[in-house]
Amino acid sequence: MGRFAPTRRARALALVLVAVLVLALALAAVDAAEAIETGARDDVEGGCAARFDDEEGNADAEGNAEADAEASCGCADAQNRASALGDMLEQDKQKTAQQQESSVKTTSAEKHELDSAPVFDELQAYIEAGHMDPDLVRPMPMVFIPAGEFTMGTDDPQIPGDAEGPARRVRLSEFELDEMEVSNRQFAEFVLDTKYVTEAESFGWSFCFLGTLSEKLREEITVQVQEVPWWAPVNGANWLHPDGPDSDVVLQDKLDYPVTHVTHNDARAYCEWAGKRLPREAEFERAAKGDLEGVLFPWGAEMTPNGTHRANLWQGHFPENNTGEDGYVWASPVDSFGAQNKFGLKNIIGNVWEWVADAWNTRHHLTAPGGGMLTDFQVEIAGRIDDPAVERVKKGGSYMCHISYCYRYRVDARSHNTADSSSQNLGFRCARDTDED
Ligand SMILES: [Ca+2]
Ligand SMILES: [Ca+2]
Repeated sequence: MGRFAPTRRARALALVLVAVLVLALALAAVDAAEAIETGARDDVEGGCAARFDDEEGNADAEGNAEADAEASCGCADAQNRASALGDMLEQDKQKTAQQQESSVKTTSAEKHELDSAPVFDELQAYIEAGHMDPDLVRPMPMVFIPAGEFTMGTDDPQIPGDAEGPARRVRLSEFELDEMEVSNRQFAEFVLDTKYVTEAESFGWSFCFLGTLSEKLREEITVQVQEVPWWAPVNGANWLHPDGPDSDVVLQDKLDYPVTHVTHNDARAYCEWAGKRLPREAEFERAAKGDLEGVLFPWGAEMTPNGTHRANLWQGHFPENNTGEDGYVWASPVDSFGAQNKFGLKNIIGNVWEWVADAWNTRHHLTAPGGGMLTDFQVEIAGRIDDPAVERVKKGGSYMCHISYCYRYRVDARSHNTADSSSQNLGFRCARDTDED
């Protein structure tokens, strides 16, 4: 599996550092909002996190039930962390950036080709110590998506800058899609079989949300992300240690949570190992929509039908107050929330963002050449699916998405990251062609 050179990260680092210096100087003399305008904006990181869309302006709408949520979800510690984060951010309130992309990539600079596979070694040690049973594998069930046509995108975009529209008719061949996000347990099986080293391990760090970090780690943070200061690059964060080096998916019983801190390249490597591939954007959207037309969510038009949460998102006031009203403050197990639509897909919306194969494209073809419906092949060409030089699409939103700044947990929504990006709220699932194809 080829990997991309770290030039984008290195360049972005330089831009970020320059931007931070400029910002610091500017803050001393002028209004901070004007200063932020001078920041570099070549790259986007974090999707929800890095994009700051406040178009709805109703962040307080769900800011209640904190005490109830704490009692029901047992997440007091996580909530305390989030509260501490709120205090920390109070002095750094956002003044700008609505509908703007933030700059950010990286802190350290280079990716290292590791001679060893330290995470593989850690897994072996856990097995020897009896913390993990390598024979306990949980095969991924796949759902069948029949061939057919559907309306991709929408003529009523909520975030037009993401090119959610226009609506266009697309015909897809049949395919199969993982019922759930790929879990840490499944990714561990892959690493144990191949000694695969993820890019986050090679870089030595990955992006974490400050509120998830221990107090000790928070105190060590010296670099935050411009405009979205709740994100920070954390040394030692990777899929086995998603909340930084003092966290652990094995010891903390999170093997059946979605794997995170995986880049687009890592996701493709896993799918290839599993005899699958990443879904195309059109396939993901078709699967998420089921046979429903003109609705916002896989289950229909209402966010919480009959008051029931159908997905793991953010309730409260972002970023300082996460009530966990849906039962989870951070990520949830891959089988949580039950089927979200007729295909039986779980967490196709919410929990963690999911990479899809396509290159990021904001100019959609409305019809096939000569008129008529686009086919999956034509969609693929339109999306330049094999172009490694541009950013990759991610779909579905995450547990960090709140309507006030990241209304991207709709079936038409989309976002993007560079292929070597990894973060705490970004994972994937795989697709497969059927035998008939
Ligand atoms: Ca939640
Ligand atoms: Ca998801």
